[in-house]
Amino acid sequence: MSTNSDKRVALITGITGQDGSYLAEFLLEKGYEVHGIIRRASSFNTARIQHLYEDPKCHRPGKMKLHYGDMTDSSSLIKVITAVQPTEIYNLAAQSHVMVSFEVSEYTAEVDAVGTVRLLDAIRTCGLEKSVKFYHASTSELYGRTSEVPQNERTPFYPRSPYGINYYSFYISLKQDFKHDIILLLIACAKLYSFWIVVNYREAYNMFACNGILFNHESPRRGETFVTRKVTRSIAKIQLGLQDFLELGNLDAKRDWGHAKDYVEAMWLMLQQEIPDDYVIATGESHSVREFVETAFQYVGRTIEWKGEGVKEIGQDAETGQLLVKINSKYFRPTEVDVLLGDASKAKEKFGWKPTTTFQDLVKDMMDADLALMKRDPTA
Ligand code: NAP
Ligand code: F7E
Repeated sequence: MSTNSDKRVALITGITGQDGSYLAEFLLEKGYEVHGIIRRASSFNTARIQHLYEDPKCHRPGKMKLHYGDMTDSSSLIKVITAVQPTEIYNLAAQSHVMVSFEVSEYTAEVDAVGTVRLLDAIRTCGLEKSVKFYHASTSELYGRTSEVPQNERTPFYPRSPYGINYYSFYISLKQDFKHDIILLLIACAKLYSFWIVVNYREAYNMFACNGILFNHESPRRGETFVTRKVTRSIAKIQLGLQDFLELGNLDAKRDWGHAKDYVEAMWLMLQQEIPDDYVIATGESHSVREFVETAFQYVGRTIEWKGEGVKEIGQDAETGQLLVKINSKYFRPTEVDVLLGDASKAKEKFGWKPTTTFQDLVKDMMDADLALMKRDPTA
């Protein structure tokens, strides 16, 4: 017989995003009651979770429920937590685009840094700090300019973007007793702030709060302006004669790319442990943007030949000479993270997590999905 204490109720911020949609699916399959916070938007923003309403396996009445709220609005967070009484909270909401964070740096800090402390405080206001388990979506972006390769939980942080950095907003949002330490540190950032505020609430209030330091993870549901999805969408369009070539920025940045489906399982596993802790989640393999482009074109039977240098570099079809890739300097970032490569051995040792999708399989999954999408809807 199930009792109240067996009840598994998850609240997901950012449920409409890539990870939120996979996590909702995963938790529904596990029998959770799933609640998500969505923002009011002038057009539909629930496309990634639409199928969860339609799939009879996942959806029984009342199993998934969406609530309006925003990470910039404490009162909405308190209202939702009070109504839902979650046993687990997954904080995935963020302005998550690094390039965009240079344009909207203050807003990025407001959502990604202050938003996290708003949510943690909302949990305390609702008196759930001793019972709720809290996952926070931290990021490999924190390692930024580090010279240590690979990066693990002990690697020092050195963020390189306002998604990473926003000194002023970070400073003014701090509680008084933190300010002294922070002045000494002389470095701050939105996701770095949220990493440390999660650690602090764990230590100060004995909360079950974890940071998942996730390296890049992709999927057919990845936002269209992140580099992997931009590449697979563009190649699908080029193959169907809907686009001539693809424009990119830095081809030599290297990322440790995994599949989002594997990574949401790690989020859940972190909250099933006896003791809360922070974990790196990564594949342990790093590839350049250039390699991703080559592998994706290879999948549709085309070999790329590179010619020229810097902004003049181009990628041509080795057989036909057709121009397929051009560099556009508008995609270069003011500061770049050159190489990310994660070491997830702590997660493997503590709860047996390891990735199941290879780099080749990830490219295949994304290419297949975008080829099918563009055939179905060439205007997508
Ligand atoms: P995503 O696709 O960009 O999704 C972000 C989600 O946050 C969306 O649901 C978005 O809602 C929501 N959101 C944005 N601003 C909000 C606000 N002010 N209030 C409430 N919700 C808001 O990101 P993702 O790839 O799924 O990543 C999930 C989390 O993991 C993010 O925190 C990201 O920073 C972090 N992360 C991602 C990666 C990665 O490689 N994917 C790696 C490390 C960490 P809308 O749909 O309405 O825009
Ligand atoms: O860029 C280079 C770009 O935007 C990857 C977020 O989920 O992962 C993500 O951040 C690399 C960079 O992801 C283009 O300069 C070249 O070096 O796909 P991205 P990201 O910046 O690594 C981390 C872990 C997060 O936490 C973030 O939330 O690709 N690049 N040309 C390009 N990038 C983009 N977007 N567009 C280009 O045209």
